[in-house]
Amino acid sequence: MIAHSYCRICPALCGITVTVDDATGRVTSVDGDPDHPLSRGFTCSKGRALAEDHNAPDRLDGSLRRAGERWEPVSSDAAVAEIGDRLSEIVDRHGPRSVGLYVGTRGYEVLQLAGATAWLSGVGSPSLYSTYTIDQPAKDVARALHGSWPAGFQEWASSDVVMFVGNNPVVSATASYIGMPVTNPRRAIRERRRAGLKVIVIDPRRTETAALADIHLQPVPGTDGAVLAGMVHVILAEGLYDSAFTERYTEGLERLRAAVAPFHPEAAAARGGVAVDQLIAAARLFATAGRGCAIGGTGINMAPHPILSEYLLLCLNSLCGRYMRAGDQVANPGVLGGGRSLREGVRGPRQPWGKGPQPRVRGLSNLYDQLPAAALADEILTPGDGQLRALIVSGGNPLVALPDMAKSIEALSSLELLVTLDVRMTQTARLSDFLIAAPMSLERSDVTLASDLRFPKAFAQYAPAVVAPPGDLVEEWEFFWALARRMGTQWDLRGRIGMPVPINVADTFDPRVKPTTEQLWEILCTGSRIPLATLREHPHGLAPELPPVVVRPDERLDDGQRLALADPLMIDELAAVAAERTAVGPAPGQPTGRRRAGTTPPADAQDLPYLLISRRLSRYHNSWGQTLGDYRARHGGNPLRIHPLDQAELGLSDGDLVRVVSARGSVVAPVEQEDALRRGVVSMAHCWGAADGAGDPLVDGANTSMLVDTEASFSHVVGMPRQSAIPVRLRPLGPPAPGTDGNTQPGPAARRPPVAVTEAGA
Ligand SMILES: Nc1nc2c(c(=O)[nH]1)N[C@H]1C(S)=C(S)[C@@H](COP(=O)(O)OP(=O)(O)OC[C@H]3O[C@@H](n4cnc5c(=O)[nH]c(N)nc54)[C@H](O)[C@@H]3O)O[C@H]1N2
Ligand SMILES: Nc1nc2c(c(=O)[nH]1)N[C@H]1C(S)=C(S)[C@@H](COP(=O)(O)OP(=O)(O)OC[C@H]3O[C@@H](n4cnc5c(=O)[nH]c(N)nc54)[C@H](O)[C@@H]3O)O[C@H]1N2
Ligand code: SF4
Ligand SMILES: [Mo]
Repeated sequence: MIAHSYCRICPALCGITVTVDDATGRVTSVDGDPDHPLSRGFTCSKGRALAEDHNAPDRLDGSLRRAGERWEPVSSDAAVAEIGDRLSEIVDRHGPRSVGLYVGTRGYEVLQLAGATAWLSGVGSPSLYSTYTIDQPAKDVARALHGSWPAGFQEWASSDVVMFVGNNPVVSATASYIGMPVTNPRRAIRERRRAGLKVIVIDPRRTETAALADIHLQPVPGTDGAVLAGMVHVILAEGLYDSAFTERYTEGLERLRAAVAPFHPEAAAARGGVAVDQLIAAARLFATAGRGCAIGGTGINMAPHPILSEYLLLCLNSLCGRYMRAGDQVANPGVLGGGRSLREGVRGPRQPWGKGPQPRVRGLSNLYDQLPAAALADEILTPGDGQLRALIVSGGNPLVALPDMAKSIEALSSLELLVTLDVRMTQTARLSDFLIAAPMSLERSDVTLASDLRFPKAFAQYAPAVVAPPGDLVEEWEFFWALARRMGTQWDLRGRIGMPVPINVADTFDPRVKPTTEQLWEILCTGSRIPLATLREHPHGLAPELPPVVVRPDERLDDGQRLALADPLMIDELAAVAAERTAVGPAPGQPTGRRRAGTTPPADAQDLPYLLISRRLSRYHNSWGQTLGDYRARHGGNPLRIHPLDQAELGLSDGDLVRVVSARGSVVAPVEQEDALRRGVVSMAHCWGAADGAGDPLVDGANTSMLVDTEASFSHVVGMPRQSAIPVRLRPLGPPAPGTDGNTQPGPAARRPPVAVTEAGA
């Protein structure tokens, strides 16, 4: 049998053709769907591995319950009953806040998120944690300080210039929020470049995206604040900004000008370790090219000063008036939601934090309805009122994803109750009391509700379940529905958290009667421009011809709303950056060891001379793919990438092991040379590693979060710690000994506090 669906591993949602063996009912292969209107046959290696994923030996065919040091099978009904009773008892003893929810990337799918948050609101707990606060939270914080423009940035389709700072959309399939097609982004960039688009990339690595750029600045990691302030300086000094826009819609221009005064191009370029003429050229190109915008990604969010970097990007866009204006057209009017209506104008600064229940550590704040993921472990470990004692993990792997894994091991191990909903035995699952087996993507239906406004044109798809689940599996929403029934709490689908789509739940919906998945889709698609029934008739998805949305003029009398170019907190942070004395590494391709005059190395620079940066691997998606045997054999693991000259300086060959040591911890990884890196910079992906924080570096990979300190330096509001631009030193360990894992550092046993993380034999 052949069926059509879409891949849900990453936000690109490529159309796929699934071949199912009629005799066994198993998926035998997955390919790109040539008739899919957006992806047109494209998939990446991850999507094509969905057959192996669904048939993998480590996937679950039923739920498990911990019995001492063993797992025993448990029916989902029995699991819900026991978990519900234990949670009710914990709420009775300690109050609702003691029970929490962590939503991971796969928990953000529409029904998963709706079901889980409906349960948490019913319990009345504020303990909602997710990847939102550990991914790019600085975007929303900066937007809140700066103010926003609800009609959005100038869109990809009509842009003359786009600047990517610390993101790599060719690999990560992000950037859909400016209308960039993210199915086959390389093709999308090439096509637009042929039509004249200019691309600027700021990234310490010559990324797959940078390879397509007109200008690539390759700065020292963590110096984006200075580099971007230098660009603002050039644009203001040369009068390249849109003064009609800034006069009408912004305030604080002169204060911004004063704040960037120390960042004259020579100073900014020196700080960033980039060529001054390139910095000036990038600023001029960005400001004078015409339409387009600058956007940032995880690179600047994980590095120091994340809010400042995002704020300066907003300032660059606002100075150049890079917003959708009256008469501009947005190609995608929306298909499934209520549709889009856009009007030019400003939504002034506000403060979506500091109200309601707050984190109890480090003076951090909530952000919208969520508590900071960087404080999750602390909320478990810190005694007193409000201590978190039970956690449900939905579609995430927080043990390896959250910063400071040693602390996470200790925290998750000390919970009274940890429940993980997943499709396989993950690192987090290993520490859990219950592992609830959920169906995999091809075993349940889905609708593109959450991406409705992110497609580059009007498009929607309904994907039916293609194969039957292999055992007693329970969809996430069903689990949470049943849990609410058992606990006697509400299951409020209108939920309280920012669902990606407004949820229209009719008053006639009775949450006490269990709906079916298909009924839930009907409810969520109520009011759609194209009815769900029509989508069901279009297996490749439907791209209806709908008129574009035309942005309406701002007819309000001046309402006083202004974009803030000089928020006091940001101006202070800029002054702090100006006063910082960072060591500047060598220019790309230059030998290490030479330091520019006028910069004093920080105290630890001799000790920790390299900077470890974050990255994404094209073959893996966070922790997805690591346990797939054949796939791993084809695509390798998570080596530490290093510049060939640095590799030679350390006397290392590809495949040799190194111990990577930060001020917080250490990991062992094989090295692999990559000349795309700036010298002095090493790079490795996140979410790898064994559950005990050690494991075999060649099998489990190393987890960079062992190197992250949540307390040493962190941002305002949600406390983003330094997860990129981490100072490290590298200690060569030689080639892995045959038959051993080469690791000298034993890890803590599961469910026990971790042993001290020290550098063995240092
Ligand atoms: N040092 C460092 N740390 C980082 C980052 C970094 O750049 N550097 N990046 C951060 C970012 S941006 C993120 S988003 C996080 C990722 O953090 P997480 O979202 O916590 O990690 P994932 O590996 O994406 O977890 C997805 C989980 O969902 C499971 N899963 C897959 N399909 C299904 C399903 O259908 N149902 C259910 N219930 N589960 C399913 C997978 O097996 C996996 O365990 O990591 C963060 N951590
Ligand atoms: N293939 C694949 N796709 C993914 C994922 C995956 O794991 N694999 N993860 C998904 C997730 S959860 C997310 S959040 C998105 C993230 O999407 P992106 O934000 O695009 O993430 P990356 O591809 O890691 O790109 C981050 C870039 O920042 C650079 N960088 C690191 N430190 C600095 C710095 O200090 N300054 C500057 N300017 N740049 C720096 C890195 O070199 C890297 O190229 O990707 C998603 N898509
Ligand atoms: S780019 Fe790859 S992982 Fe992402 S949706 Fe397409 S096939 Fe799946
Ligand atoms: Mo993410």
